[in-house]
Amino acid sequence: MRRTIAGSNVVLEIIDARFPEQTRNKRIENIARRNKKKVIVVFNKVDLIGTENARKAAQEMDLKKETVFVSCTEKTGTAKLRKAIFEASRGKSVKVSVVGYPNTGKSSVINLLKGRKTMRTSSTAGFTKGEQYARVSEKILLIDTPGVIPLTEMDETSLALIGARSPGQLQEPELAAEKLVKLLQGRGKEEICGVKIKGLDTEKAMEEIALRKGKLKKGGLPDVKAASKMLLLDWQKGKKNL
Ligand SMILES: Nc1nc2c(ncn2[C@@H]2O[C@H](COP(=O)(O)OP(=O)(O)OP(=O)(O)O)[C@@H](O)[C@H]2O)c(=O)[nH]1
Ligand SMILES: [Mg+2]
Repeated sequence: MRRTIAGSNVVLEIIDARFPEQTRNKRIENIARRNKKKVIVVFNKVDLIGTENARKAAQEMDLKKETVFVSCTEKTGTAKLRKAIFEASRGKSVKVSVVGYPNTGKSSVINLLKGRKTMRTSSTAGFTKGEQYARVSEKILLIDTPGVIPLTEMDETSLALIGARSPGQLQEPELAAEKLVKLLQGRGKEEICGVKIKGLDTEKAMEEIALRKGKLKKGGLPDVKAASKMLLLDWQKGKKNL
């Protein structure tokens, strides 16, 4: 990571607009600062929370950095992002490293800038393995990188909620799913998969969801583990109506 940043001229830090604080990587920003590289912070997935909410969150963050708001699925913010890269490079030929947490949409942002799908993307965290190059114009070379999580490890439940660890990689998906239900209850969501969750104990809620989704063990008992993985996957994929 250090070498990639040092070898590039501009750094695009991709963060998930739904969790800007949690998916911001201060270590990357520090490396960039020490190497005197300009950082552009890209709030991606704004389609999932709305650009205005993302802007508000950015103001509260005290970023003191160039920020751009994009959605790769709705293809918005591309012109502003191109302009920011152009200004950061002062029109010279540049290498731009695209860095950030797993699953924030680094490869998707490259495809957005490129205008077509050159990088493979996936809802599985840790999908991009090595560095990959994509030329988007005569002057701009983008470097896709594998997602990195800072060494000050977050617990797996938190990583699951921000999408940095896939459901299949979790030791206890049930804990993460319950935390997600709690989070959604706190945000005033009334039902999940047709199950009324308002005021419901989270463990009970997950059992009901398993039953509703037909996730059953032998003997007809709810398969909460399977239902938890399913719910987390939909959440990580950014499904709007859970
Ligand atoms: N709703 C929404 N989903 C997005 C957006 N950008 C990316 N995604 C989804 O987020 C997931 C991760 O996208 P990637 O581009 O593979 O993310 P990455 O940062 O390259 O991931 P790694 O290579 O695993 O670190 C995929 O399921 C994408 O479809 C966006 O703007 N909006
Ligand atoms: Mg990738």
